[in-house]
Order: sequence, then structure tokens, then C-alpha cells
Amino acid sequence: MSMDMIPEPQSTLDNPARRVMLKGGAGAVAALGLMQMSPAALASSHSKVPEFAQWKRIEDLIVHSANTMETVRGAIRSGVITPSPTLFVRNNLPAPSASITENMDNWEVSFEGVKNPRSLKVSDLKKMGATTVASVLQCSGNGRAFFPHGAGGTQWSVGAAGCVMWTGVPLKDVIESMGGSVGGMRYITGTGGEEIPAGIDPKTIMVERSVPMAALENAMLAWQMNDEPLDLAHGGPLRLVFPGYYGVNNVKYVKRVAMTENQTEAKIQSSGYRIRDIGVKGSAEQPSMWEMNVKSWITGPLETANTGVNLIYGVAFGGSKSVQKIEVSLDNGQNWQAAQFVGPDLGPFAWRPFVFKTNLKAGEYRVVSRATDVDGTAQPRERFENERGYLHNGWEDHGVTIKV
Ligand SMILES: Nc1nc2c(c(=O)[nH]1)N[C@H]1C(S)=C(S)[C@@H](COP(=O)(O)O)O[C@H]1N2
Ligand SMILES: [Mo]
Repeated sequence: MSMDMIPEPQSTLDNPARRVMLKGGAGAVAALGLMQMSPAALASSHSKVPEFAQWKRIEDLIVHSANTMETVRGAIRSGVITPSPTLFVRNNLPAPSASITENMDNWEVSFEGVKNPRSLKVSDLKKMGATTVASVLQCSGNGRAFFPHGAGGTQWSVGAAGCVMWTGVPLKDVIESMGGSVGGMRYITGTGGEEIPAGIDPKTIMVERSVPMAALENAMLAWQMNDEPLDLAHGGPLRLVFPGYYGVNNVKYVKRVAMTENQTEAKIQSSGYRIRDIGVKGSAEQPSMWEMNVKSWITGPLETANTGVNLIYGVAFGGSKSVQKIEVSLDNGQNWQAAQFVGPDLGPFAWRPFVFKTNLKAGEYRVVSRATDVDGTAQPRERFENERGYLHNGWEDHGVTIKV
């Protein structure tokens, strides 16, 4: 079995562009996260959800497959922190047995590429200190459904993202306690705890990711999410978290953390999650999905509004740095006006809900939002065309059409 053979969930309709157009079909509309599902659709979604995710709020999720569920656009509203039952789930491989979270403190993780390599249990890590960081967790392919060329992979709309609180020990402290990194190491490589079936070359399917050493600054080993023990669905007993980096780098059920000279040769790193032109195969020279870019989208209203005063809600984040400004346009970007951030600022890696107050007359409005990060980089209008539909932060595709 190769990575390509892992059932990549596909939509019932092959062409995502067509899907976007089919606003009349409830399935297609629900897939874009524009409305709540019917009771029948809800029941069928429930049956697709695996055991490990049965605790989720199914009505807040679009179930693409047993390993991929996205948050309905309207479920975020003006939420600073995404409730765990509403947060998306994305597994490349079937999740490990739930038995690994029965005694979380006993989970072991090995450290390599440090002066004094050793293994530690979660209970040991818990004695080394703790910190809490709010950060956006977002899949590299969030927004893939908007690519007209039919980018392969889960057809995520806006819901392969959430903002959560991680609690754990700074990785830097753990590495320092082991004498620091061995000289010449340039990457931090994390290995997921999934069991690889016998007879398969592990490199072809294992979830092992490398990020540049600079990411050590904010990295952590987390055992808690949103103030609760980290559930199996989100990587319990222990997860490697790189605030500001795309989801895939945040290795769940982490069993090995290594300071390495080179990036891992696992396929998920060497040819997967690489930015390339449409039609080009993935390879290690192409940019990897590491730091996230500035992005925002409207969370409500999504289809209709009444005449008079309306509050338009959304979320905005800078990705790997703070978001500074958010603007809203009611005419697909011809005129922009400043919107207001609401709620607490939970730091550079968190998203900020925003609100825009406006008086609407009867008519149809194309409502779009545009965020700017602290460096002055604003969301572009267009998506950046690429084979796998990564990095999408173009404001035009992310807008909503509202009838008043
Ligand atoms: N061990 C392991 N870690 C993993 C994955 C996985 O399949 N196995 N999927 C990655 C991907 S592609 C994403 S987008 C995020 C999703 O995190 P979530 O399921 O907690 O929302 O986890 C990442 N970490
Ligand atoms: Mo992902």
C-alpha cells in the first residue's frame, strides 16, 4: 500500500468547481458549510463517523469520510475558541486504538539528536513545566474545494480549521534538559504513533514530518486541548504542536521527536504537502507546507439577512504572525470598510473574531473579508493555483452571497 492508495476521500461529484456551482443541491451546499444538514443527512453522517469521534457534535460537522470531518461554516459564529466537539478531524491513517489513551501518563516519547538522548513518559514531561498557547489548527488543504482544476484530496471549504488552547511543556525546555541539540541539526522531526501494517514500507505511509529548527521557539508537547486531557481524535496522549504551522506538522500521538540534519524521507514530507504547478508531481525541492499565511472568512450571515441593521461576523488570523487589520466589502471588493475585532486577543497564533455593522437595503450582496497581518501583507484577491489546492487565502473565493 502506498500513500496514494490510502483512501483519499472524494466527493460524490468529481469536479469541485461543479460542486461549488450546484447551489441547488442540499448536499453541495452543506458541503460548502452554508447551512445545517437535514435530519436524514445528519443520521447518515452519524453512521459514517468512527468510534473515536462519536463524541463530536455531528450537526457542526460535514463528514467527508471516516477520517475527515470539517466544521460547518456557520458553527464558528464569533467564537474565539473552537469547542472541541465542533473542531475538524483529519487523519491520514486510521487512528490508533483508543487503548493508548487509557493511561495517558504512561505514553512514552523518545528524543534523538540531542546530547543526552532518552525516552520520557508523559508523567515525566508534566513535571518539567507547562504553558498554554492559543493557536489556529488548519489543514494545508483548507479551501481546496474552491480550486476549479479539481485538486485531489478532501474537498474542504473553510472548515478544516479551528482555534484551540494547547497546554503542555515547551519543547525547548525538554531539549535543553537533554543538553540541547547535537551540532549541525537543522530540523525538528516528529513521528506519529500509528502502527504500520506489516509488509508495507513505513516511509510510504507513516506520518513523520520535519520543520525547520526555527520552529523550536514556540513548539510544545501538548497533553491537554481546551482545558481537557487531549482526546485520541486530536492526538492524545501527546501531540507535537507548532503554533503558526499548518496542521500536518502538528504530529498526533507523537512517539519520537528528533533533531535531524535533514528532512525525513517519509513520503508525507518528501513528495507530499509540496507546492507545485498544476500537473507537476511532488518532490523535495518544492516548498513544504510549513508556516501559515494570513486569512479570514465570513461566518454569518451566510444566505439571507433582513433589511436594516445587520452584524456580519467572521474570523481572521495572521497565520505565523499576528493579524493587524480586517476589512469587509459588500460588493465583492470594490469598496472596503474597516471591521472591528471582538473578544480577547489570545496572541499571535490565535484567530480573532470580527464584526461589521451595516445597514442593508433589499438586494443581493457579495460579502467578502480581507485580513492584513502585522507585516502589512494582505490576503490576495485570487487563489494561488497549485496542484494539490494548498495555501488558499484568496478573499474572492471565500466570500458569501447574501439575499436581503
Ligand atoms: N499522527 C498523525 N498526526 C497528524 C495526522 C495524522 O494523520 N497522523 N494528520 C495531520 C493533518 S494533515 C492535520 S490537518 C492535522 C489535523 O488535526 P486534527 O485531526 O486534530 O484536527 O493533524 C495532523 N497530524
Ligand atoms: Mo492536513
